[in-house]
Amino acid sequence: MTSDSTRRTPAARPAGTAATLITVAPTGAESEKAAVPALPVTLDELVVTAKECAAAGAAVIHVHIRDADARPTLDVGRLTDTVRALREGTDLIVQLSTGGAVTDSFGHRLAVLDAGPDACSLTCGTVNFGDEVFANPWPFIRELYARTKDLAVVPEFELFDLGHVAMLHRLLDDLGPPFGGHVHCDLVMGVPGGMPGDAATLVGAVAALPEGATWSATGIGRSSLPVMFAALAAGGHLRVGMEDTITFARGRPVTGNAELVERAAALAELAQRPAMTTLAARAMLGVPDRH
Ligand code: KMH
Ligand code: ZN
Repeated sequence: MTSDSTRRTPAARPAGTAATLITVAPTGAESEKAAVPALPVTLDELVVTAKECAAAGAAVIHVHIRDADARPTLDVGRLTDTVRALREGTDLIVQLSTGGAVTDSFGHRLAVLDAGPDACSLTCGTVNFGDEVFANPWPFIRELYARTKDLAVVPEFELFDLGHVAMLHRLLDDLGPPFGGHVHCDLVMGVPGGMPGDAATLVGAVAALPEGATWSATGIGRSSLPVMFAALAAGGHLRVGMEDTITFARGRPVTGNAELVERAAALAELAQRPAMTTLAARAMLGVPDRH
């Protein structure tokens, strides 16, 4: 039986491992603003989206930014301004993408950390990416990981394929635990060329993760919902957002990132693992409070 006293508001979200960490990835590097008008590409649009998503249950924001012409950029000045604005406007954990766009150089991707984020993505291997290749050779992965430790940035290990899980083990064996002391991974599923977005693949990948690691999962495009249900059933966390999905339902474009976070939070609530507070997320991920 449900009573009013057991209903939760975002302000009263529970802490602890029973809760669901929701990460929002609002922009990405692949969609064009002209084709997807709801995509947040300016700093103002990003901060508005971030506030809406925080209110809807997100605790982490995975950030790609655009230049004045709405093209993907890794300009460190713009990234620094973005980190500052998101910290001023929200209490979200700010995770900058070091993946960028497939055309970005390794040097520019390493320099992302100079913007001083709380966290960053760190992809653990090369993967076919539609018609392109998302390149992450071992020496680059190793250098990026060493830099996260030097600069006190918490990495999230992005795993697009089972081979990336093996690479993660190699990285941890070679250089030890990450800054913050905790390993958190994101299974990125359903990329054309990566692992498929289905329950059987998710269960197999999770079984191969390092002992004690936590994980979230995201399904690209039409694998979004199957991956979300599978992740909740298997005890994982969720990443959603317009980087990964621009269609809310068949034939119905996403109107904004907040509705994707709202749906994730509602499903997490149904699974009796409500959205995690940012405070609890910081504790779980080992991210210091830099406000
Ligand atoms: N845009 C993709 C090529 C990341 O953010 O670290 C890479 C990506 C992964 O989105
Ligand atoms: Zn990304």
